[in-house]
Amino acid sequence: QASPPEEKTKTLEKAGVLHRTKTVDKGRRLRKKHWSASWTVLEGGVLTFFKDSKASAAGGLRQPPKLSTPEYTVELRGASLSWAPKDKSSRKNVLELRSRDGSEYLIQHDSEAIIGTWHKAIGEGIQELSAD
Ligand code: I3P
Repeated sequence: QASPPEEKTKTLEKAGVLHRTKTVDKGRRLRKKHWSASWTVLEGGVLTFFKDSKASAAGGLRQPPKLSTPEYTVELRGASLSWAPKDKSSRKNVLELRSRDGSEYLIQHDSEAIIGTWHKAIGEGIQELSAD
């Protein structure tokens, strides 16, 4: 039996450890960047950053941490994603995600291949939702 259409978007699309920092909170630029490595989940049109965890950074994909409380959840509907301009960070491979409610996040991974898969997955998530 085919599952109802809404089930499709609830499927886990991607999970892993990324470096991220929030830079703007609903239009208000935050003074300091606090980069942290956190378990990140893309599911059902929502990107969730879990709390910073040494265990999540060390364990990577093989050993997901006991999931703590989400720290930030970003609705991909109406969001936009681009490579961050150089003046936003000294780090390499940095993506900038802007949510519909005017918050901004930087997302980074040292591996170009890994950040590339997130770029694709988040970008496709945004596309799918804007097509509705
Ligand atoms: C910041 C910290 C950040 C850095 C930021 C620094 O200093 O080193 O990692 O961002 O650069 O100000 P502090 O720890 O004292 O807050 P990047 O790693 O993304 O470059 P910025 O001032 O250019 O934002």
